[in-house]
Amino acid sequence: SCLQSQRTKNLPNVLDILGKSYPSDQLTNITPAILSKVGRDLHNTQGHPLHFIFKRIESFFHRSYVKRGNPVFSVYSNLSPVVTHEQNFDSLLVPQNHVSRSPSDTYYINSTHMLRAHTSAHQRDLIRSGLDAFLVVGDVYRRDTINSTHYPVFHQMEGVRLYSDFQLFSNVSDPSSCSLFESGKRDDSKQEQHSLETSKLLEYDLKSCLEGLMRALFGQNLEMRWVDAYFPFTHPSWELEIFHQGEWVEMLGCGVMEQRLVDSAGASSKAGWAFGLGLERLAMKLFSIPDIRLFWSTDSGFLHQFRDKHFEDEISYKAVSKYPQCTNDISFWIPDDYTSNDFYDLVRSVSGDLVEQVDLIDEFRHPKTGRVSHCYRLVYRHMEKTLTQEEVNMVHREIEVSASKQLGVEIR
Ligand code: FA5
Ligand code: MG
Repeated sequence: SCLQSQRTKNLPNVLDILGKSYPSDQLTNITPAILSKVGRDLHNTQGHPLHFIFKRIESFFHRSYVKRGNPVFSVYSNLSPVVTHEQNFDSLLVPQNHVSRSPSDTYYINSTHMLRAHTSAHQRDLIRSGLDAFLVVGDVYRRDTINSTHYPVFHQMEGVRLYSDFQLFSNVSDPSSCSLFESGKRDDSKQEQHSLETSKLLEYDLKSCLEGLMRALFGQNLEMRWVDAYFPFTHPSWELEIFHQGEWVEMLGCGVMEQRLVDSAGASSKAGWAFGLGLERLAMKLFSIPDIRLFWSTDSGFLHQFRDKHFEDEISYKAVSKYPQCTNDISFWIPDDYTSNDFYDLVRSVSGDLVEQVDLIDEFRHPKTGRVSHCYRLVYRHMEKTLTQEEVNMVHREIEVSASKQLGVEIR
């Protein structure tokens, strides 16, 4: 269409993504803005809230599921978001005419490759590689509007666990009376290949795992509810909603894995469950982050609040103003009894909330005199308006004057 050629006009004939080249064609609808997000790797970035969430969940799984001293779940957080249409859709039994395949919903690189729309795209291949229990964390891409809760890139964590009949029925009083498979009928509570015990035990195991995870994250008194759902790759399927700050929020989708999928991955003697949860949804609720765009912010007012924190620390986000930052440096010779905290306190008292952040960016000892000089970077920002350079200079000057008066420093 006309729109299509318009869109691809600014793109080269070959797209370079994460070190590989992909020829563009009539299906290409990925934009330079989206391409610029690929490889940002927020979930693997120290000090990023999505990394905290990832680590908290990983820690829950490592604490709760240990076998002979080793974690049961293997964790994958570096799988490329570039996948084939086959991986993202066909391997998961998504019908040819399913809406999610539409170019209006999906970022296509070309007629064979796309940016994954969910971490489920890796299920089949990881099972095929021999794994029985794994977590996948990664960025996923969907064409969507941009507002406070929607962004065309977000992050998911996938979880999969497979059981042999020996493993699934290990706690049953008479395991020999149970078998994973039977040829029966598909109904609301099970697939045709599964026995009712298989389906019910997997459902129980899946739901207790995820309820345990949510309580570990949000506290023991968390209100939750299970809602029936549909996915082409699980049956039965559910969504888990949590009640938080006065509203019900969907956190994840999950279900008993379609046996056809498990069989196609070469694990036909096993049955299992899978889930996929949204990391931004969790992080926004957990840290009170008001806008999904903030995750992509390079604004230090946002990231600073998570820096130097341990992932198990209590963190509550303080709103960052939408108005631009303005930075100004200050350098001075320090007296002997000086500590940086004195200066931080002084800045706070002189500038009120106008200074969002102070960092010691340089320390210098004069080779002859032995005197020490500190340089600090001050980040200014007003919560309600754009500061002019003139206003910033005035406050900055006041800080310089007070610092020399009260701390005995000598401005350079
Ligand atoms: C899926 O993506 C399935 N792959 C989940 C799944 C995995 C089901 C394994 C069964 C087995 P869904 O599109 O509902 O499902 O997304 C899953 C979660 O991702 C949602 O519950 C939500 O937490 C998050 N999510 C979905 N869309 C967005 C969005 N636009 N912005 C932020 N988070 C989103
Ligand atoms: Mg959903």
